[in-house]
Amino acid sequence: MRNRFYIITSLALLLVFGLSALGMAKGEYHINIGIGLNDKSAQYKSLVYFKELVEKNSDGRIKIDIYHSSQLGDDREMMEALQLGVQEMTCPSTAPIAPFVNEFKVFDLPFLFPSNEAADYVLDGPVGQKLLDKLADIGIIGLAYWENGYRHLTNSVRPVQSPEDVKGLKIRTMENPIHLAAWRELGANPTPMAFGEVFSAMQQGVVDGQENPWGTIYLQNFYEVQKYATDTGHVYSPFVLMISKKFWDKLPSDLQKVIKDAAIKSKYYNRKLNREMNAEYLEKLKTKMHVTILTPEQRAEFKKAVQPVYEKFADEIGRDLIKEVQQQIEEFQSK
Ligand code: TF8
Repeated sequence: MRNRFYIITSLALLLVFGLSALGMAKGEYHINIGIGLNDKSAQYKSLVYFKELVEKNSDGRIKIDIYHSSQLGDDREMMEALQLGVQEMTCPSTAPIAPFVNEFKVFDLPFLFPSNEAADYVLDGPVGQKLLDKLADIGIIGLAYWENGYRHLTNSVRPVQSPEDVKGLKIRTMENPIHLAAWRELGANPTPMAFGEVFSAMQQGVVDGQENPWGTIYLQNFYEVQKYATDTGHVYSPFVLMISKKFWDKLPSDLQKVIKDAAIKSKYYNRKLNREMNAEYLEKLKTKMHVTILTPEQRAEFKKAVQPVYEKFADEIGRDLIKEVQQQIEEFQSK
């Protein structure tokens, strides 16, 4: 009887130690990060940098795995997984965040940010922080703004130099009402779609075109199914590096700090790398596609054509919020 007791106890102990040893090898805390872009993107490379920082500075207590190319789902699905606590991290554009937290729509207003640096100033300032904090209401912690970048139009039908040329083009947009409205103002026929479906939709002719930063157009091989590109730069897309609140609340505060610090440090890394890559891939695309570079006057025509979107969405977004962002931009420009 007693022997049996000892055997059972030692087996149980063995099991417990065995499991915790296994746990140590895997790290005490495990983070799965999912993104929609592939492993050549600046976003993926920045996540590798983030992973190295976190694993090192947590002395191996946190272990991170990164899944690219929508392996864990599209932006919306991954945000839902963060809310449920079944996935720890993701990094969507702000456009697909807007259906969850309305205020994020402010960043979708076309031609809002005059430069990367103006965007940095606003995003890293009080308004940017206020919006990140709002994510807590939907069970997500916003860690930092990374960068997707200025978006440019591509299509398979004709060169685009003026809003007139956009008329009738079927354009895939992100799942966001302001993007849809802006393309309607230009006379296009916009269709919202998750990123993972865009390549085949263009290949099969379901849509004529899409819009994304240069790095994405090149590295996702969009040029294989798109002949024409125009540097419209019609909207600046921030990324938000985010983590499940359910997971976050379980972390001891020293590890929360490790993650927060790494998110900020890799934000600077990401912005720099992304800007270098976008410039580099624009040059590469010029050898693969017919690229139209707009004059400032030509770009102004696009800006003018989409202006009605500001008034149409002012109440929905909040007039005060729009004003606050515009004031911050002016503050930056007067420095
Ligand atoms: C888009 C966005 C995407 C990102 C990414 C898939 O066009 O620009 O690149 O949101 O997470 O959907």
